[in-house]
Amino acid sequence: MGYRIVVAGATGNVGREMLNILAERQFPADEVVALASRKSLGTQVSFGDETLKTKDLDTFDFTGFDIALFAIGSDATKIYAPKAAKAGCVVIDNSSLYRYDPDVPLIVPEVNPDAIEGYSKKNIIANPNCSTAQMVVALKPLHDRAKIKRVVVSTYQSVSGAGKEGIDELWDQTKSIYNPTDNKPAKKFTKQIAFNVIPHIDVFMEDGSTKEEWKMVAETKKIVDPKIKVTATCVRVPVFVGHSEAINIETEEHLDEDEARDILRVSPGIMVVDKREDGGYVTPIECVGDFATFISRIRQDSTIDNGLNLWCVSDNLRKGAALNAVQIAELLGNRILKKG
Ligand code: 2RA
Repeated sequence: MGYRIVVAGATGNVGREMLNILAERQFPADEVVALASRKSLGTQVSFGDETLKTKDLDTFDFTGFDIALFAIGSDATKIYAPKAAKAGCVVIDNSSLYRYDPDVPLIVPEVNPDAIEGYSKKNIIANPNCSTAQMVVALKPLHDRAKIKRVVVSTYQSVSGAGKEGIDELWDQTKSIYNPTDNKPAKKFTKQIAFNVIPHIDVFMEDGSTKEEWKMVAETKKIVDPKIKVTATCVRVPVFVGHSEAINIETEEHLDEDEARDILRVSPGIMVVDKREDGGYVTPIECVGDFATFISRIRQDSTIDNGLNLWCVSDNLRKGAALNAVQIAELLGNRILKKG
């Protein structure tokens, strides 16, 4: 007997990927229901070889369903996650609403699977921010070996992180650049994104950092180790899908680049592509549709005693969101619910 699964937000980029990945990984489901807002009611979405017609999130009864994958944003999650949880359906939420709640586990299965034990406090499990997920997959094996003290990360985040509007804006602006009469001013982003980069994602905080940067700090501490110091600069770049990160790590114990490369090669969720030659590294367009977190450019940082630099690339709609959520569902099934 398999699980009865709900995907809420099934018509969005992440919701569609959740359905794709449930099918690709042959998640043991007896039933999969796609939910959307009333304006998208009846929209047909793919689930493997099947086509599902979306049902109304607002009136849906979660009773009798085992797991609900949520990709509906914080405002809607605030309304529907408690309703689903109360009906006995475990919610795996991709929004930021519950990530910092001490009673809600924030999980990257390759990093902190044991945190799943805490799901029953609210019957809700939080999925991390996309830029955090790929980074902690890389940090965890190095932290286990040499104890990371400090991380300095610069991100190069694709426009799909900002949803369909972000993708459309890059596409329309890029086309209009060659047609001066068809000017497409910035709407979703604060400045032109075509042929440009924008050092601003989410809102500005009191200390001058952005909330996206704050998320990477807070979530790394919750998922890996609260003692790790993290500083981040999050930048939007004219790439459709695939987040890239330049990560600098300082460790307690010395860890040379060769040993780091060997450790990463055998670590879960990681694909090392690291040759000091033309093309010996991964770029975002090569990661699209893949499950892996790719690591390249592994090298010593000789400016400090125990420093390493890495280049980290992953599909932000997959490991950064939908894949991690489905992996949490698999972990929940295997460790806790044990059906299927
Ligand atoms: C972004 N991480 O890239 C944020 C939300 N997905 O826009």
